[in-house]
Amino acid sequence: MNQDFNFKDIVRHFTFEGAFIEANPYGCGHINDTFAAYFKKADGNTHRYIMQRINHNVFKSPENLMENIESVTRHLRKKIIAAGGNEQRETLNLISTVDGKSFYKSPEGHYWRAYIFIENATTYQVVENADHFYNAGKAFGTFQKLLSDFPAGQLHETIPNFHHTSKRFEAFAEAVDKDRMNRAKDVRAEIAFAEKRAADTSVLVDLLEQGKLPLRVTHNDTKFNNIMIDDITGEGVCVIDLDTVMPGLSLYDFGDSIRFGANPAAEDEKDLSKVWMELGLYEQFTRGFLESAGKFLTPVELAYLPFSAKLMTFECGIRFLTDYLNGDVYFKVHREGHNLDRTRTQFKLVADMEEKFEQMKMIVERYTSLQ
Ligand code: ADP
Ligand code: GN1
Ligand code: MG
Repeated sequence: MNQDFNFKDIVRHFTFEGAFIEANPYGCGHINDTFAAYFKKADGNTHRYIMQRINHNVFKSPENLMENIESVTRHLRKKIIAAGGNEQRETLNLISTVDGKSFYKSPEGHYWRAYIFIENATTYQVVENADHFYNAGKAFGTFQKLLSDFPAGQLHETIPNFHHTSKRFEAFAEAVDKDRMNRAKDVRAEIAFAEKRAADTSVLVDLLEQGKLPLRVTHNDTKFNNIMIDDITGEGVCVIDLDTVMPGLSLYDFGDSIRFGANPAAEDEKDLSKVWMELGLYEQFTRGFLESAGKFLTPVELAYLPFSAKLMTFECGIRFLTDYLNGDVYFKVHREGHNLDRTRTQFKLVADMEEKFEQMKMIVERYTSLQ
């Protein structure tokens, strides 16, 4: 990461406890710059905070984004306290700046925020234990439930049309047309794969427009590394990465979780023989999600759960491919062809889901009937 700033100049603007020691890059997010910042307390013990530099190429209004996070975490905190939970651990807690704000804007125009570090919990890049994925399903369903009475009109749309899959497809088609980097010739098979499935992209947006699917407050980025798994209990202790909490479809959260977590391999695995949609993992997530969200989901939402898994995977695949064609300007990349490798895993998963679609439907039906 290009570290064009001095950490000491940043940390003094926050109300951290203790004396700053150092900060190191942390985690595997594709968007923000994340650091663990270490401090020595008066009692001599060291503790750490999460610090993030918000990607303002992706989030055009960090001010609005931070307003969302403040109000969403305030709402969650109240509910967690009312339920007798631990509000320091079960939701993100912003550390305020010395002038009482939720973020600090540096003279260079960078936006910084800090959170309590949730200790004794882990984020995983692949699901290592099926129970964790069941617990993630429960936690993401609960997250939607806790936000079901949040006044959605108060939320800013931090990225307009984030899951408007047909607009994502238009952006992809434009990237193919423009072919800025002259890369299209190398990815004809991937382009053809995407074009063949163009009709899928309007299914959920049409149902939403026709009023057949309810708009809810959703997370919109429910990959498994956006949930902290408790090291002792294995529970999904805290849903993190709240930058995209916006009005959306419950199906986006279910589908995106399956996209990432039901694949036994990494999102950027180069060896595609290791990539498939593992029905056992799909089943565990579905069971957990329906245990916490099954009661409030409508019959149309329930019916489209399997399709949403395929659609969110396809959408992510075309987003990676679009970025590859545009010259890797959106997602962080760590090697040549990284976005293309990511595209290929997503498309392999889509093809596998198409083959397993009937089984996916049966699993949803089984756990729906148990509610
Ligand atoms: P990005 O938007 O770039 O994905 P995230 O907000 O997901 O950034 O943070 C990146 C990683 O940092 C997470 O996957 C997680 O491992 C870690 N992380 C973020 N917030 C916390 C926190 N409050 N406590 C502990 N770890 C965290
Ligand atoms: C990004 O921020 P992160 O790494 O959790 C992206 C998601 C994609 C995901 C693919 C704001 O998520 O939409 O599904 O990468 N977030 C944004 O791994 O674009
Ligand atoms: Mg993340």
